[in-house]
Amino acid sequence: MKKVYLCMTGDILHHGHINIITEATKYGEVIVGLLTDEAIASYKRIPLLNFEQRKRIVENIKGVSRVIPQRTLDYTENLEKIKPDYVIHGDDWREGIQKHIREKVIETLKKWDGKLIEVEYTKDVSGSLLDEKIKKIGTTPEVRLKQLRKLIELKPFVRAIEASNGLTGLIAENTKVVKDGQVREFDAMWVSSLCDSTMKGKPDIELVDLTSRINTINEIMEVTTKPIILDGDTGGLKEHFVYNVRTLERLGVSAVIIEDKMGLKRNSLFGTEVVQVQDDPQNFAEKINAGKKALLTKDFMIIARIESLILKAGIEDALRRAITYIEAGADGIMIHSKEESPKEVVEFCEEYKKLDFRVPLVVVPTTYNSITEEELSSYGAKIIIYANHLLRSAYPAMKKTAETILENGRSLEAEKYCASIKEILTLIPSEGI
Ligand code: SPV
Ligand code: MG
Repeated sequence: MKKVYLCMTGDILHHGHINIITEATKYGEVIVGLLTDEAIASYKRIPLLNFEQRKRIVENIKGVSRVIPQRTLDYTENLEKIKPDYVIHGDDWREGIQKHIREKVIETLKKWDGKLIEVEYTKDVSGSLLDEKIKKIGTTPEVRLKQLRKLIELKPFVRAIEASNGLTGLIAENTKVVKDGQVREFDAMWVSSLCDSTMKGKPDIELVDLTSRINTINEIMEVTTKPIILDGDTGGLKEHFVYNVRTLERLGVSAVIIEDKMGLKRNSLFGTEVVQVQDDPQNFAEKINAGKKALLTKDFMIIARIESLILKAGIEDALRRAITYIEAGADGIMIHSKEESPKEVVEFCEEYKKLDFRVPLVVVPTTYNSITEEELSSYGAKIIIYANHLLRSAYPAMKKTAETILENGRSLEAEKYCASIKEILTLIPSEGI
């Protein structure tokens, strides 16, 4: 019997999939290459069902003879193994980001005279259309909370960007580019104390209190589905922190990052220009530990941020603290630096790699911005945060517009710096009218 190969995610099934499988059965035995969780996470959201659950479903679809894992979007590995007579796919992949995958399939099949069968794409339904619909329905606190740990597990690294209100939340949620044939987007949002404070015209000194920070978080949550990492400053008093982590956990925040400083907290990027005091490591470890004990779920993450490099206390000190905080139960370590060169962060990463017991490593390449994500990831960084770039790019643009209006006594000249009225009116569509 001839062999027919097709690739699926099997996460959200629709009649288009059944059409393809039914068509495939006309050509021979149907073997499904089911994308692994990692392969799905590499190009779109993490799957709702895990590989085993999806496998069970697809195995039970009439006409499917066998289900095997497909570990990459590229079919080559499985095709070489199975040498199918046919590969079947909808004709929608001739253009767009799957085009190069299709070309490689055709090339590979040629080696044993295999053929590609393309069936007419089922109109009005597609995985991405259904994904959009699901996104519109929104998410629940529990589902959102769990996402960060899943992303850490499934992706080489998690890419987060600052979100400080609904609008920047939407940018973090929806911005996509296609690069090297793959869709690139942000995985998570960072609710920065610097940006949240600055947006309110306040200094970044823990003056904007948690009630206000929660308002910001809620505003972001209203219009997004991606996981949230909160910049929790110093975490405050241990006695308060134990309550606050539970509030955040209940809201569906995925992680809080607290920094090992005490007293009046100043922004790290001031470095040693201002007085900043690092907490005693044992004290800070106790705060982490108390927070961990207060949590109700295993999903919420308390990440310890080490300020040793900021305060010129050295890599040794940073490493010792990392060990202490991990022993206290920290779910992640953030190493911060305000050097222009990535050298000290890279050195820390390399030493950190040698520790027996590690947790995911977080970096914030604001000042050392020449290093790429791929490089940071190769040194072991698991979460990479772009901490303030939306605010920093919006501010000069807004200021320029205000100055241009003043200079000209009218707004005509400022128009070139502005989005059109039409663009703004349609940026956020209203439902149901
Ligand atoms: C923030 O974004 O508020 C941070 C990161 O804490 S940094 O500003 O670099 O200290
Ligand atoms: Mg901060």
